Amino acid sequence: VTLNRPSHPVPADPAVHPAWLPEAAFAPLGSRRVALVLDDASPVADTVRAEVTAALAAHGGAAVEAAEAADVVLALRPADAAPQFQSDGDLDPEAFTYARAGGVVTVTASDARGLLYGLFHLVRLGERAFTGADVVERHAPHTPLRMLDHWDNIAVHPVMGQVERGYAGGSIFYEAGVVREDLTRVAQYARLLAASGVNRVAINNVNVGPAETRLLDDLLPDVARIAAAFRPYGITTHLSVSWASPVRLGGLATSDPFDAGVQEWWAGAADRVWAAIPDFGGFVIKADSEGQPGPFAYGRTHADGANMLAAAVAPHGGLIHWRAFVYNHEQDWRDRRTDRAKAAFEHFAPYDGTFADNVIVQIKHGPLDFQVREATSPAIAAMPRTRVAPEFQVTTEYLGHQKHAVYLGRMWSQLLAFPYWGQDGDGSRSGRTMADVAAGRHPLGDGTRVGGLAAVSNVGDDVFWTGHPFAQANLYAWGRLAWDPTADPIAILDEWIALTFPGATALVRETLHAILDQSWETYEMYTAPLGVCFMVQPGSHYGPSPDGYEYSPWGTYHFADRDGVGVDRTRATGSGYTGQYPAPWSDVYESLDTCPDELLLFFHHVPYSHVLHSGKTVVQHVYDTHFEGLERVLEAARRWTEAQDAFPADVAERVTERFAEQVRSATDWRDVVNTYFLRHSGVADAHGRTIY
Ligand code: GCW
Repeated sequence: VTLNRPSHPVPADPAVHPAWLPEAAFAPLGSRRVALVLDDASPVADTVRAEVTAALAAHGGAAVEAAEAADVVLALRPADAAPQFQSDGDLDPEAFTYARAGGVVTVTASDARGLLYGLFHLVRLGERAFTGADVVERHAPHTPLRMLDHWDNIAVHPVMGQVERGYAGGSIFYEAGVVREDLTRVAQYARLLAASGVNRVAINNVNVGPAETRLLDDLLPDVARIAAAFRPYGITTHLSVSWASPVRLGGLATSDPFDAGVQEWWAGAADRVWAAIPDFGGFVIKADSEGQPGPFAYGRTHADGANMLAAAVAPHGGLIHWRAFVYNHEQDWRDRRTDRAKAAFEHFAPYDGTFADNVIVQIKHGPLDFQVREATSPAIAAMPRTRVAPEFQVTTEYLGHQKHAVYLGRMWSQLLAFPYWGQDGDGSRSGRTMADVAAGRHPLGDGTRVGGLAAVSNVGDDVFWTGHPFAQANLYAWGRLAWDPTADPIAILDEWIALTFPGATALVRETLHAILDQSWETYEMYTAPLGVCFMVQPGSHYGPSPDGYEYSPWGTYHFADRDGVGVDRTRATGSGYTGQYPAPWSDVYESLDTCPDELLLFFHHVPYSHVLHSGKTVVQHVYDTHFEGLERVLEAARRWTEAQDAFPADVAERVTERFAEQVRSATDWRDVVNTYFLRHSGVADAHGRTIY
């Protein structure tokens, strides 16, 4: 029973904002007497030692040898512990038990990874972890695969820049065309992720250019360095790969998955990767999507493609995350039979049951593209015999580019809780949610098809990590919801506030809640209404442009004309998309009587005079929400101005700058969208407000 000296230090860089791990957050733990019972040489065990040692050194506590002399015991597999602290043989390695008895806090786990999560649980609870009544709580993640995907490029892309859809500066991994020499920032990031619950990271863009293709080749030693920075925090590294790698790197004439040379090439590539990084996670792939190469070119299906890659990585225990973002991006808006929303289901559902055991089909949460309000993707519910990982977007591509204060915890929580089979219909299926499917609990499945949860990261080399300091809350909330999708997103926000602003006064807490709690709905109010989607500037996806995508080839139409607006996706008269949902949603969405207001224009084309369940006409709803949305932003900005002096000066400066832009942009949105609907409908605002 010893507190060995850790062999690596806790990664720190005082120039970078500590996000939710400021040193002060460790005071409650670090000022106590801590016993570590950790006879384990793994890198994660070493991290537990390093974290405890650093906390004690900073806050005056002491490491004690004997558990009896301790206020806190962190123990791995304590053979002599009381039964409730004992872990059974097949316990989830990430699970931990937190117990408080007679003033002593004990955290036990069967694996150092669980112990690390338990340690961060204590940090999160702060002083509360050590006071109050006796408790015994077992904590385990909802799914073992909780992933962040980075859309970082090595070579700066001429249009997308260093990080595609990145709003927080350059990449933390790459700089000037190479992998950074100093990866301290990556180690800090790993620490933040472990403290939120994420355990897998894909380190390069799913659009894989020539420079990034080399990650599989001569840049492998650099990937190994990145993996080494993640490993101590229990995080597994993955790579995005190009379908064309055998051609680009191997000099083969084809990437046909049925070609023996191609199969051999991928097997060899996998051998090389796992030789360099024995605990490597696997490959993420975007194929036949927005111009990326894929198996279609050879007349093969996506199951053919995914299974070929799966066979190459299977001997190493590797995974293939195969993205379902496959649709026709060269559409003609006049073609009313093609509906982009139907694409993922059409391309993947027919192959359910044919994907290899180590393939995870990664499906965006909505059928279009991370809009402010979309229906949930029916493809997620359509494959009971396939491992499915819903994909989310932490980076705010369509939600204000981390210039607007928009907290997404509530949106994700609603989506994860979406009951695909209804709540009280057929007893065996009702109540199963998107999060259940992710965890392999599809009501028609056998319970073994565990997919996981994935999201696109919002981090860059910005001093605050995320551009807008409040966008850190989204990264934190993503990890926490991936760990427990049923967690209350406002309670998560509260945790984030307490950790990020230690000693936060009531003013700080109330201001942050006032600004962020309803900020997703506020953003929706001043942007695209009623699930209509894509009223953004083409390309950048920032700022209003109601017709920006209306005649483009991307399949993103709302069909507004002088008579009405919205996309008819019904079976009766439209694209038939509603038929992709299980009951009851196939009928709920089909009918104007039951379709929820907020998704009305996603499913139906209606006249401007159509009366919503709220009692308002569509056009009056548009006017009212846009006026109110801006009012809410102005109110948030006012609250901020009043309270800013209570925040650290650097945070205050950055947030003030962001609010100026949010107010400008929200005003723009209000006016552009209102004017658009006024001109199209010819209907005046019932309240006579100024519409330009
Ligand atoms: O959301 C869209 C983005 C693209 C992105 C693509 C995808 C990485 O506009 O920038 O490409 O989705 O998810 O593959």
